[in-house]
Parts: sequence; structure tokens; C-alpha cells
Amino acid sequence: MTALDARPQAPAAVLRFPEGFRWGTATAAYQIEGAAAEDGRTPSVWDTFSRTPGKVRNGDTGDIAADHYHRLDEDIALMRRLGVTDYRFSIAWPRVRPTGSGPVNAKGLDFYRRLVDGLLEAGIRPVATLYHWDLPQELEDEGGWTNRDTAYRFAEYAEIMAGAVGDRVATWTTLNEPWCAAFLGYGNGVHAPGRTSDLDALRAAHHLNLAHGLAARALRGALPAESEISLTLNLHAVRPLSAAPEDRDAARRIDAVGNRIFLDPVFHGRLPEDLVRDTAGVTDWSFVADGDLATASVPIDSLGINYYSPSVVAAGSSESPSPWAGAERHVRFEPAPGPRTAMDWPVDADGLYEVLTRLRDELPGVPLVVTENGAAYEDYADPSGNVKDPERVAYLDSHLRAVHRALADGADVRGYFLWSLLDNFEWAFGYSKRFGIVHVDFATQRRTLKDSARWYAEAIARGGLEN
Ligand code: IFM
Repeated sequence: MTALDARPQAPAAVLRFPEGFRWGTATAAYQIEGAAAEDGRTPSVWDTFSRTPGKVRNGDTGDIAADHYHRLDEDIALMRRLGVTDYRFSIAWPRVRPTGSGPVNAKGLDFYRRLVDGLLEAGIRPVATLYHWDLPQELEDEGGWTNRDTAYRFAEYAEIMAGAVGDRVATWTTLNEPWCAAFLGYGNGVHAPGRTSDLDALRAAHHLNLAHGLAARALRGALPAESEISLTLNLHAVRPLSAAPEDRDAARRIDAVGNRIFLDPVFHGRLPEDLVRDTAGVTDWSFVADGDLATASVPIDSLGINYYSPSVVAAGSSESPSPWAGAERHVRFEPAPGPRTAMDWPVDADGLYEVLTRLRDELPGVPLVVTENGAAYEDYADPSGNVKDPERVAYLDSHLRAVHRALADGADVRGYFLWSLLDNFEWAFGYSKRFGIVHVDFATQRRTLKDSARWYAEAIARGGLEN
């Protein structure tokens, strides 16, 4: 019997979530899998970027990461102990179709078949994300997301995956956080591939919208009728510093280039007019071909939201290179008040409520899922093997309460996925930031449940939060 199995009977929940609410954890391939050169996987942009001196803290790479590729069964067993109903993972494109356009790699497909089958055996619903930033390097060499062909290669890859596990994976997410892929990858260059061009960032954003639509259409044609097709956005909860018109205009600009650049094409088949105006000095958007916006707006079944913290903005200017194409000379970011996580991100659960209720109003009828939420803190395993992380518990508790409040106020939120199951490779921060509810000792790969993991297991078991 495990420690979690032996926990005392949970008291009656006061704050109960709806029947069928999905309680999940989330990870991404490059952040946990490791096995970067095994079984036919070829390099992605993140393999190249992490090997470029100065790009990732301590020169860390995802070569080994949390070694999930070899510890699949142990990690599924962990999730079973936690009692999660769903697991959101991503598929490494260069593992299943090395080079992005070459032959399919049977060993890569086998890995994801084992993952999906193992989850189903454990009674956990698999939720697959096709793109969590690990673009095959060969495609980047041909222009990456600035090249529209990449969108077509992405749709082919979606169809390959639907053929491989489409009968067993009920939920498919095309892209994770295309804003980061476009604007951190091609705008300010802090993510792979590390390019710094406003034009490239806007072009990439458009091709990601196109890729989403092409892939959603391909999935719809290949999957069983009841499959759920989704997209995950990291929508920015933007607040003006004051009610002054200049500050409100700064917030409008960030909303345009941070949120509506994806929401409008995907849900309304149009580009935001103000975005086109704001970016006139960068591009005339002639890379948008006839029919692209209709393709981007093929109907989908739900929207995933990743939320961590809000942004406060005022009239001013931002440093260059910036991830805010067309807005950088008009907007400055102000520190939001309140406690901060180890990422120096403010803790503010109201921002999550604001995003969910905004979507309730703007996208009626679109089911919402919180596909990421969580926090990094300075965790360590003490000599008796405990990892006490009360700040993370408080963070999770306050954000789940915000979800509950949004539900009570009419937002159709179907689930919550905690980021992250395991400590992992936090992109440009390498292994210096720990988001997991399970501690990973990267020297030994030993996994230890943090207190937050026990807390989450209890919340799941009682179907809500203690009052
Ligand atoms: O680790 C990332 C994840 O890959 C995407 N969303 C934000 C997380 C924390 O930065």
C-alpha cells in the first residue's frame, strides 16, 4: 500500500467541482523525454538552440531531461497513484517523422503507442499535443515557421499521428502556445530558433494559425467522429496601469499582438483590424493568402488556456529586441504587485478568472480547459526525503478557487491540468526552475512526491477543495 493509498478519509468537500471535471497533469516532450538521439529521433530547433553557447542557463540541454523515454512505466504509475483522470503530453515531431518531411519512424510511433496504451491501462485519459515547440531542425533550415510549407508538413504529421493512435486518443491539441513559438522564437529570440525580427515573428504567427487549421482539418478527416480537437493559447491577462487613455491603448496593443492575433483568425476567420494598423510599419500582411483565414477558422471542439500570471502595461517603450511586434515603441511593462514565484512572476489568481470569464463572454459555446497552470519555487528534498512546497500548494489552491469562481459565474470550464507532473527542462532556464509536483533529482533520476502532489491527489479524490 502506498502513502497516498493510505491517506485518511477526505472530509466532505465544500468547494466541489462538477461531475466529470477533468483533473490532469501536463508535460512536454523536449522538457521530459531525453533520449534525444535514440531510436531514430533527429534534432529539433531546441537541440540546436540549447547547444548554442549562452542561450540556455548553465548550457543545459534536453539530451537526458527527466529520462521519461526510459521511465515511462514509472511515470504512469506515479500518475495512477495521484489519481489524475487525464494526462496531457506532447509528441516530438522529429521522433515520429525525423527531419520533418522524411519517412515515418516506426520506433518513434511505438514509444507513443506504449505511452497511450499504458495510460489507458491505468485508467488515465491521454490528451495529445502535436506541437510543443520542437520543430525538426531541417524544417527550420528551410525557413521554419516563416515558410508556409511548414504548415503543410505539420498537417501531414498530424495525419500520421491520427493514423497511429487516433483510435485511442480522444483529445488532440494542435499547437501549444503559438505566441511563444512565434514571438519568443522569432521576435526576441529567447527561445529556439533564436531569431530576432518583428516581420519573421508576425509571419510565423500567421503560419502557425494556418498550420493549426490545416492540421485540425486533417485530424477531423482521420479521427473518429467523437474525437475532441483543440488548440492551446497562453492568453495574456493584460491590465492597464491606470484608466488614462494612453495606458488603456497600451493594453489594447498587447491584447492585439498577444491574444487576438490567434483568437480572431481561429474563431472568427479574420485578422484584428487594429493589429494590421499597429504593424503597418513592419508588414502589409501580404503573406496571408486567399483562403488562409477560412482554413485557420475550421471549427474546433474546445480551447485550452495556459495561465501563470497577469501583465500590467502603460504607455512607454520596451527594450529591443521585443516579442511585441508593432507595440514595443508604445508599451512598457510595469511590475505587478504581490508575491512572486521563482520565475519572478507575480502570483495573481484573479487573472485566471478574468481570462476565463472574458472567453465566456466572447466565445459562447466554446468549452474551455485550463491546460496549464502551476508555479516554480526553490524546492529541495530534505534529508528525510520530504519536499515541502507550501507556496506551490497556496498557488494551486488559489488558482483552482479562481476556476471554481469562473464556473459558478457561467464559464464552461471542463478541466484543469497542473503544470507540471515532473520537474523538467524549463527552456532558456534549463534545470534551474522546478515546476513539478514530483521532484526529480536529475543526477539519479529519482522521483519524490512533493507535498503539493499529495495535496493535489487529495483534491482529486474529494472532487474539490477543502474550505
Ligand atoms: O514550461 C512551460 C511550458 O512548456 C509552456 N508553458 C509555460 C511553462 C512554464 O514556463
